[in-house]
Amino acid sequence: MAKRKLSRRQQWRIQKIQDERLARAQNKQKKMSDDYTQLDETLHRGVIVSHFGATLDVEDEVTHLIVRCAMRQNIDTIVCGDQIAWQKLSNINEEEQIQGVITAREPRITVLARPDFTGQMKPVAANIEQMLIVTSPIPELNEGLVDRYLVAAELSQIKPILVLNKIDTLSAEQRKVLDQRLKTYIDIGYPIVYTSAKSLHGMDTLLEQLENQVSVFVGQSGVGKSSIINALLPEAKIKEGEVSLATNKGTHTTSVSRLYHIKSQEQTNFVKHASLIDSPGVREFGLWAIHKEDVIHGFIELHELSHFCRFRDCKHLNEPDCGLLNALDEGRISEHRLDSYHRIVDSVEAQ
Ligand SMILES: Nc1nc2c(ncn2[C@@H]2O[C@H](COP(=O)(O)OP(=O)(O)OP(=O)(O)O)[C@@H](O)[C@H]2O)c(=O)[nH]1
Ligand SMILES: [Mg+2]
Ligand SMILES: [Zn+2]
Repeated sequence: MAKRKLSRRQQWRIQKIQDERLARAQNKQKKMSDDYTQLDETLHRGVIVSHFGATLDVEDEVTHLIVRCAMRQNIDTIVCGDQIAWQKLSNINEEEQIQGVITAREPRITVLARPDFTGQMKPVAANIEQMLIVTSPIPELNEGLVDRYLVAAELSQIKPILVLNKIDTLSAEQRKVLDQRLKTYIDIGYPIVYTSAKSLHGMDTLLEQLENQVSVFVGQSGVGKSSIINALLPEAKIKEGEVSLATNKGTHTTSVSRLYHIKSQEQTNFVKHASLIDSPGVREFGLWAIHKEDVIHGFIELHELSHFCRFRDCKHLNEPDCGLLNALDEGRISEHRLDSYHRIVDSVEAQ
């Protein structure tokens, strides 16, 4: 994980830009809420499907129609997946096409957060039950990133599921190598689904996993998150990005998270309902706001073994009778997972 140490001057400049941005957004919102004084009294419920600056798209719980809304100033943050209450405007704002105002947000059951460019943790999606960690041969599988997502999922009580996409591009030999690398996760007990958004291989298995759940798709840019959602839900018509030949990395097509629904579909008779959130790909995923002591809870197999350490404050580096080091010697845990653990502890310590 790349750590960015900003100089005081850089920090000051970033802060200044952010303050200005915030002031502008607040002015705009103030103007909006002045315009929006005439609210219909009926409270409607809905879920946030997308968020662009000061406006948000809400799916109404009863009509399932998308309503473009502004936000009351007293609500702190609203993200994809938030359950909210909204009220109709009696004077629809033609210019911005705002039809309603979000007046309350329900407490979140789970929240996935990640640091923004200044290192502040920002929520990115709410009320998620599952995290689909999408990987692919190109851009190449990155175990360190997978481990960080797993920590985020475990600590937020979101169920992780691994996906290896683009299996249509693999030769038998390449497949064997990747299977070997992913075996670590299978041994720990994480479910893994093999897919191709191109040939549609594995889509039925994936749908079974998604049934009746709210799932967020995460992973590097270009692994095929949007393509998988398009394959499951062709009417979503999400734009997909090319993977740059020069860097083998995605071109960051998806810039905002968005929630999609699969409803009872004839052709996939077992799926009754599923909510999918597409999220923008990341190059790195830092875990800055967690405590050093909590990191071990994100490595479920290591956590279990840590009960066998002789010292309660064992750092699992070179102590005698360390449950983790003993297991490593006996080949019961993977070396890269222990490395990942130490790397994350170091990075949160360095803050
Ligand atoms: N051969 C093959 N190509 C795929 C598959 N899935 C996605 N692709 C291609 O990979 C590229 C990136 O796909 P996207 O769906 O945009 O990737 P993403 O993960 O949504 O990327 P970001 O939105 O940038 O995070 C596109 O050119 C897709 O056509 C697959 O299963 N097989
Ligand atoms: Mg995308
Ligand atoms: Zn130990």
